[in-house]
Amino acid sequence: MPSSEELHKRRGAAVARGVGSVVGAYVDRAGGGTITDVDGREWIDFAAGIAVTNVGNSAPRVVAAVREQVERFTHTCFMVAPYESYVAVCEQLNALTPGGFEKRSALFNSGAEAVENAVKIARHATGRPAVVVFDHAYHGRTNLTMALTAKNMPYKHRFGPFAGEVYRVPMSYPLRDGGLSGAEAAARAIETVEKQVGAENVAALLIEPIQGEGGFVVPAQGFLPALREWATAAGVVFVADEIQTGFCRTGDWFACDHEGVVPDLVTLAKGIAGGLPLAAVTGRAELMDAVHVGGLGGTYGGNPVACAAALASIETMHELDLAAAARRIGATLADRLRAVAARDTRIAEVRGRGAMLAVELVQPGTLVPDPAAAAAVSAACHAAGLLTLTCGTYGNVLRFLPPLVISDDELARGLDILDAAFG
Ligand code: PLZ
Repeated sequence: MPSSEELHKRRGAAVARGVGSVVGAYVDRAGGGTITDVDGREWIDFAAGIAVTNVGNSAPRVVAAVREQVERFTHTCFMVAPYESYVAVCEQLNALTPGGFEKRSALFNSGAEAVENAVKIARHATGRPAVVVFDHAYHGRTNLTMALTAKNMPYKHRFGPFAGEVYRVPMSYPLRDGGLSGAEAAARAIETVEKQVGAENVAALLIEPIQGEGGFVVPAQGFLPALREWATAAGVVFVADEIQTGFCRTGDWFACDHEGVVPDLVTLAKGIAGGLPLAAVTGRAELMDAVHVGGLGGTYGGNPVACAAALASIETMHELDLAAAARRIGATLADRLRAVAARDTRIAEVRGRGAMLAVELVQPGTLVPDPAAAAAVSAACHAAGLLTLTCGTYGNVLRFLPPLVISDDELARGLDILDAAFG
C-alpha cells in the first residue's frame, strides 16, 4: 500500500487544489472511534467525517444492508422505476422528525441539495420570493446555498454573483451579543425582517437550531420558539436545517426536539445513512405536495444503496439508543472541557449539546477571537493522533463530534490527548 507521503505527492498532481484536507494522513480503514491510516497509525476520531458517521464507520448493520442491496440492484432512478427502500426511508423520516401532522419527504444526495429543495418548495407553496437566514449560518457550497451561507472565506470568495432574494439577520449568539435573551434576540431579527424585507414577501425562514460551521453557536433559550411563533403568524415556512445536528447528535433525534420547536420543513443529510450520500427534505404534507408532479427530483436522489444504509443506520440508532449515547459522551466531554477551561483563560466558553461540543478561544480577558490558538491546539491534537476540527466565523472554535459508538476507552484516550494539547 502506498504511504501517505506518496499519496500526498500523487494528489498534488491529480486533485484540484481547491479541495482541502484537515490532515495529510490517508485512510486505510475505520470503525468505532478509530481511523487507521495507510502507514498503520491509529487516530482517535473526534470528527465523524463532519457529524456523518454517528453509527460509526462500517457499522455492521449498514455493511450488511449495503452488501445485500448492491447484489440486488445498484440504481434504477426512483423517477424511472421506483423501489420500496425509498418509500421506507420517507416513512421513517416522516415518523421521526418533530410534529405529529401528516408529512411527506423527498430524497436527494447532499445537504446543499436538500437546502436548495427546501427553498424551492417553500417558494412554490407560498408564492413568495424571499429567504431569511442568519449571521454565521452555513447551508452549503452550491450557488443558492453559498448565498445562504454567511462566511466569505473560504466558501464564497470570488465565486459570485450569488442568488438573490436572500436576507441575513442577526443571530442569537450569547457569548457575543451582550447577553440578549432569546426573546430579545428574536425580536431584533424579526424587526430586521419586517423593516427590510416585509413579512409578506418571505417564503422561508431558514435556521440551524445549533449552528455548525459557524461555530457551534447555541441560541439563547426561547429564540427558536419565538421565531417559530412569528413564522406561524406571518405565514412564513419555518425550515430547520438539521443537517449537522440531526440523527441523535445532540442527544435527541433532532436538535429542535430540545425546546419542542416544530418546523414546517426539515433538511436532513450527514448522519442519515452511516456515511453513504443521502439527504432529505421532510415536512408538512400540504407544503411538500404543493409542488407539481415532476417538479422535484434528480438522477441519484434516494439511491437504493444509500436508502438501504439509511434504514440500517436508523435501526442502529434505535437499537443502541444513540441519543442516550450522545448525552453520555457529551457529559464526559463537557466535564473534561470545563476542567481545562478552569485553568486555561483562552477558553471563553464551552458550549454545544450532546456529542456536539466546542470551545471558543479568545485572547485572555477579552472577546477578541484567537484563531491561532485554535490552530495550534488542533495541530497538537493531530500530532498526537486525535482527529479534531475547527470552525466558526472567526476560525477560533475547536469542535468535537465523535461517532456516537465511540468506546469509553477511545473517548478517554482522546480526552487525554486534548487535555495535553492545551498545555
Ligand atoms: N447545512 C448545517 O453543516 C455541511 C461542510 C463541509 P453538504 N457541513 C459541512 C464543507 O466545508 O464543505 C452542511 C451543514 C449544514 C448544510 C450543509 C451542506 O451539506 O452535504 O456538504 O452539501
